[in-house]
Amino acid sequence: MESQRTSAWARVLILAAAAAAATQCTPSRPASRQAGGGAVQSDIAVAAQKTYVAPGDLDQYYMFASGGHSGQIYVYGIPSMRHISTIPVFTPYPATGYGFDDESKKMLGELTWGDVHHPSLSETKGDYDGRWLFVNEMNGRLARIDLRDFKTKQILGPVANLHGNHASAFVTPNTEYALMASRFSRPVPNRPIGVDKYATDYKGIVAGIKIDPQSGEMSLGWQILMPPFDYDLGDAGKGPSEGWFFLTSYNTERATGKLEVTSAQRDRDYIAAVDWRAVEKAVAEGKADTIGGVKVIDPKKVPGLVYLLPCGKSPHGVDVAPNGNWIVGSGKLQGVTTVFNFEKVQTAIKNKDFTGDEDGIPVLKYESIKDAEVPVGLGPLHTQFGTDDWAYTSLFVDSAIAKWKLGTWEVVDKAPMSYSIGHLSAAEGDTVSPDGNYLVGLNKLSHGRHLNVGPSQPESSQLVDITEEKMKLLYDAFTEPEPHYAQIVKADKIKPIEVYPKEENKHPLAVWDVGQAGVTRNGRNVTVKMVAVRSTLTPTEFEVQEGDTVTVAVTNIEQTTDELHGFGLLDYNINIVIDPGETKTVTFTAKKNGVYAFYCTNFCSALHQEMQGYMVVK
Ligand code: K7E
Ligand code: CUA
Repeated sequence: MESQRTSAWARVLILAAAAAAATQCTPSRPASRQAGGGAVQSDIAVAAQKTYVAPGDLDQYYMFASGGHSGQIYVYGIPSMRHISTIPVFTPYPATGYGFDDESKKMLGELTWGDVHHPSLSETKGDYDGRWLFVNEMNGRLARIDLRDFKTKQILGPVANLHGNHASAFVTPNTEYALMASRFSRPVPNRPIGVDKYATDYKGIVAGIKIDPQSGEMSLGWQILMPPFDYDLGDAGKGPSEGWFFLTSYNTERATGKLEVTSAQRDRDYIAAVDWRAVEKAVAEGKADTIGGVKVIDPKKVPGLVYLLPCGKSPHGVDVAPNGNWIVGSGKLQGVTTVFNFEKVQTAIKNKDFTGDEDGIPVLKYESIKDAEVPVGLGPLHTQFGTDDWAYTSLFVDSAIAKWKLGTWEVVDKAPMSYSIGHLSAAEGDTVSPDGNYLVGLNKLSHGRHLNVGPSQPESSQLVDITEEKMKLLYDAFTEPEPHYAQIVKADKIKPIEVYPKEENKHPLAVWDVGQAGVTRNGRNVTVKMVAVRSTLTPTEFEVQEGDTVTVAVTNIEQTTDELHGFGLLDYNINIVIDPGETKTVTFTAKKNGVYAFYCTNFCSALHQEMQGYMVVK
């Protein structure tokens, strides 16, 4: 293995050197840029060596990246930045048959798109535990992906009362709750009140979605009625701040119309600090009203649950440092990021160190709770953490990443991004114990850094080496629309299965023996129990009557890794994919008499092409 690698290395280095020579005379290549005096462009050979994962070798980390309005989650290997897999969540995906079989179709409901922003890995004691991945979606929904099989198992919502679920999922350190909040305030309960009444009659909502510790099952926990601000991002407290949620908000002007002007008036907006343990208790004591089937707490009636931390100006990200005492709020229209001190927040609450209130929610005195304003650069959005108290903040306007130190607040380095970074993700960089090593800038633009593919250019995501004092750009990858947040987890924390064990298959229509496959009729309902195994779909033909409701239940009886089969039925918009040991059903109406072929859509053996049959509709 070692010698194989060395020779592979030699080849890479030669190629890298050739590439370096070639690119020097390629005019379209953007010039390497410098910022803050730091040399950022890596030596190409060194970068190639750091990102090269030899054939057969495995990446060190998984990165789960938001697919934005594609509604998916994309899985990458780090450091290779190879796209390994796509997990369909809110959008049908024929490649895995998602959204075509009865179960996933029902889970998706009427909405066949979603706008995914923030994946959130389940945590135990503030560290990723590799069990589930929660992802938010703007249509008021939250999904749970089981990392045992990388499949979406539950979609909760659209949740009543809240509208435009952006500040989500952000689980608590022991995955008791996932966060949801409304970006768009509206009347609660929803009813037709004109926008002219926005400031008084519209409400924001912050919600805690309860998560079952054993099954991961999500349920409506409770909601809090908030002033009509736009709730933007969130994070759960940890360590000393465990039991609290923090959420940024903009448009505390309560403006409508052209928000780019009307909502940027105030010098400071707010971070809402929510004592969720106290909310839990208040709900248990019956202090909530039920609106739209959800327990809703009004902080005006129940004080002591929510406080507002002033934060300049139109803050976007809020990120709790690994020690849990520092809360970093990034004012996207500023040149600084603000660090609040949780201990000071507690003291200010105790001393009633307030400067006013918003709809009965106390506003804490800025000077009493802030530890620092760190001059990171223009347009700070999000902060991630590394080892040794290093913090990394994305700068949208500067199109760069700033590296700074928690505690001394010193900005030590800046790395330019190509171009206009949004989120960034460091290895385990939002947990209690960040891993350091790598960071990925999730950029919004990429113009000219890849072969032209027409007007719509893929976003660039850039891998940055953070092992040394100066950050070094290692690699550009081009990611599907649209990467918002991503999380990077150590590969050995995830333990996916390779087949569904036969003894776990409790599906009522499962058949494990070709002898038991066949067709049964009950009135106008026809059930076809089908077995898929190399290289036959049994029964190979079946007959139904026009107008019958037909359910085909396919069991893939393979117990061999990677032996998937598909069931595609032509002219019926049906394609399901069945993993080894799995049973899936698809139900449809036999529309028009005639003969229709079905076949295995997943290449499975040398005789894959022979894996076919006919449905005859009489
Ligand atoms: Cu793109 Cu988290 Cu939706 Cu910031 S958000 S960039
Ligand atoms: Cu089974 Cu192809």
